[in-house]
Amino acid sequence: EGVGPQEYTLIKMKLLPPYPAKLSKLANKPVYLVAATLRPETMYGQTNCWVRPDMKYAAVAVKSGEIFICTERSARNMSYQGFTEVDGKFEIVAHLVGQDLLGCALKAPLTQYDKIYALPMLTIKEDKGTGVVTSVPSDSPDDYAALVDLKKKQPFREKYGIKDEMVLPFEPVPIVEVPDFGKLSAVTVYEKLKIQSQNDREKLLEAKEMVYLKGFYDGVMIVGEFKGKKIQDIKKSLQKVLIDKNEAVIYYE
Ligand code: A2H
Repeated sequence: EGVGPQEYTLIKMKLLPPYPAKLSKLANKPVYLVAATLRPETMYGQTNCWVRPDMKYAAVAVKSGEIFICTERSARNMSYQGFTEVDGKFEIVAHLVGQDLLGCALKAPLTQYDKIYALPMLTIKEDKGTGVVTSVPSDSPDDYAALVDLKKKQPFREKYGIKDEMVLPFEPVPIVEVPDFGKLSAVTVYEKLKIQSQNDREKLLEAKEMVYLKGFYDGVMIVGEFKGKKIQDIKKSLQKVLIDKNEAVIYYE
């Protein structure tokens, strides 16, 4: 990581009713799981959302009257970035753990899937972003590995109460073409490096390095409003499209 703050796009993934028990008093309010991403242009390929079952999350009231679900650490950062009424102050309306959110249905921007689900990822870090990660298995090796783990291990789904229909119908969507890696970069690299699971940390780090920079410099959009354009030329414009539709916000840490 370089000097100075990192800019993330927070993707607002709208929680669909019925809300989990711990959020039942928020039934008439708009609640979002907010996922920090460096790749807003890949949101066409979202297949699910990741939360870590054992990690603590907070439901936080923000200025707009909306509720954001994220880590308390990220809520504190947000409170210094104009997200809340009073600078440095934030109101927690409910405390949760990831397990409480598993299996929740969400409406996410740009994806072709009407409804996607919150699923378990065990490698989410507490000290990065919001602790909520949006899953784009076509272009993120970590996301693809975690999705394959759930698809091929029925006991893993069962352990977390994940129903088959929350996982099995969701496939990586071709959205970006990268020379040498094709239209599903993450799948190509996962297979090339013979990655076995989301816990294959060294190989996943290598996979991430292989696809990330190349995707940015040589990737071309093959879907959506910026189809045919290079990623580096449209990343900012796509971020703006999401922000203008109130489907994303900028967040720094
Ligand atoms: B990225 P950096 Cl398609 N723990 O978004 C683990 N991973 C986290 C996280 C956390 N607490 N918070 C965010 N992330 C992920 C999309 C994506 C991402 C694609 C390809 C690569 C990629 C879809 N997932 O990231 O350490 C989020 O996943 C690889 C760099 O700040 C976020 O962007 O560089 C990225 O890691 C931020 O990681």
